[in-house]
Amino acid sequence: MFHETLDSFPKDFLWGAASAAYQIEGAFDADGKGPSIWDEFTKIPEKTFEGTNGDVAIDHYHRYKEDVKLMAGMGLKAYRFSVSWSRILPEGEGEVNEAGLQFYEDLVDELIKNGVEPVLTLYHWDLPLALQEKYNGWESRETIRAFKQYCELLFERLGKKVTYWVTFNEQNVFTSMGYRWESHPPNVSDTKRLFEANHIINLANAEAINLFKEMVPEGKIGPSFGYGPVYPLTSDPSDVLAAENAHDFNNAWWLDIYCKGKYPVTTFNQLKRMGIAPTVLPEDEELLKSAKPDFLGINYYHGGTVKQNKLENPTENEETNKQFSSTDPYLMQPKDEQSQSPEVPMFQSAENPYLEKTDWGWEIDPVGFRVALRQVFARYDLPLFVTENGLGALDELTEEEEIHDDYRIQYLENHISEMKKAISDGVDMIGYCAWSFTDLLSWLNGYKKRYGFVYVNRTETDEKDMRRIPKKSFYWYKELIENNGQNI
Ligand code: BGP
Repeated sequence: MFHETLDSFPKDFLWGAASAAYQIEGAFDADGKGPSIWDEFTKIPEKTFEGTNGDVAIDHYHRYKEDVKLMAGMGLKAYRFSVSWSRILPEGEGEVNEAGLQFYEDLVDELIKNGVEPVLTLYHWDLPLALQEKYNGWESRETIRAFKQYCELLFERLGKKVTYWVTFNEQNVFTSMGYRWESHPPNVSDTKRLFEANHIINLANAEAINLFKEMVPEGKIGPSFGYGPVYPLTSDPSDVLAAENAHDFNNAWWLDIYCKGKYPVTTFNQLKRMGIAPTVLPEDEELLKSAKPDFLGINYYHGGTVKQNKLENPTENEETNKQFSSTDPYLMQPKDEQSQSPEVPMFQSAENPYLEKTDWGWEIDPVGFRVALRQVFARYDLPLFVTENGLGALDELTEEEEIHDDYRIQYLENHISEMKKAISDGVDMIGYCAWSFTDLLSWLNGYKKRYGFVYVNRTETDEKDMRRIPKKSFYWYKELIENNGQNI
């Protein structure tokens, strides 16, 4: 590119790793915890790989000290984890379960004692089941009230100990999967309900940020968004326009709300024509505009490629169309039946001929990471914190008790190198959390799809001893942290 030498990583750069409560804690009903929507959803036949669920997960609830010790041994600077709402408020609101609060305070204390900066996510998808049953979850404004009580409890208890807070994890992903593709709870396929629920979550996000500013003025808060740059398949202006539409629909639809307090007008008008735009009350606009995040969390796995809508290009092969209108959480497109209307020729997914894929079919695109960071920083002018990035792969434990995950090292190295270039380009970055610290439960893909620096000895069907074994990538990341990425 145009610079010859790269800037160093900032000296206090937060090299971290991430997790989420349901994927690691287990102890699903221990010490007064109430059920979440995931406790129920994973029990529906055929919903998850081999029927896996987080009842036991990797038992982090009982082994957190051992896990934090490993983090300290690695020299990890930051650890992102999420709080399980129903561990603290078993009914989602009302009576508080002190044992739940104590668990997170103990975890935070343990991290701080070991020199690891806690990064706390308030909502990583496990809504208390009671709120789903009582109010229809995020489809009701009652849930905002409950969320505020939950946030207040955590701000009060941990506001002095935790600096970095994430409001919602990948709102784009959990709403689409939950209200459109029926592959997350609440297991619905209805785009009208999707956009209504999504709007309510936007309000909850804004309320949480405003409350935080009052209660934790020294802290930093922001949402973590699953961002993917959108490429046009060709330089045909119609494909370029389709990419604009896809960007608006998949990225700006959330990021504009977070940062500007308003929906992108093009997508809003399109949804209005389709009869599925959210109901926005006058007071909502005021609230959304008032809440300003301090940073943006970016989860990056891959972006997407699009071309003009098939209605404008009727010679296209139907099969190809079907294949790419799949349930990819990072690139959703209007449903087929809805796109039959010629007024909404938004875009259509296409295969990118330049990119390789992981064993699970996710594109591997490190340059896209630099593109993503630059796009978001240029558009919203907020510091960025990469709160997830990593490779899901099939790891093998050798007879010598080793895991030679060179492919993961390669993946991370390539991405971190592009992030360093983005920093040299001028992007303001707080830190980078790889997904994930230990192996953990993949929401839909069981324990086979491993992401961790630390291997956990269990399978879908056999909990074994769940012992922790650092992989080769663990030692690689340790060294990278030690020299602050200067060899990248
Ligand atoms: C993100 C989620 C994480 C994690 C990751 C990997 O969308 O925020 O919780 O699961 O994706 O996803 P998967 O386990 O499906 O490979």
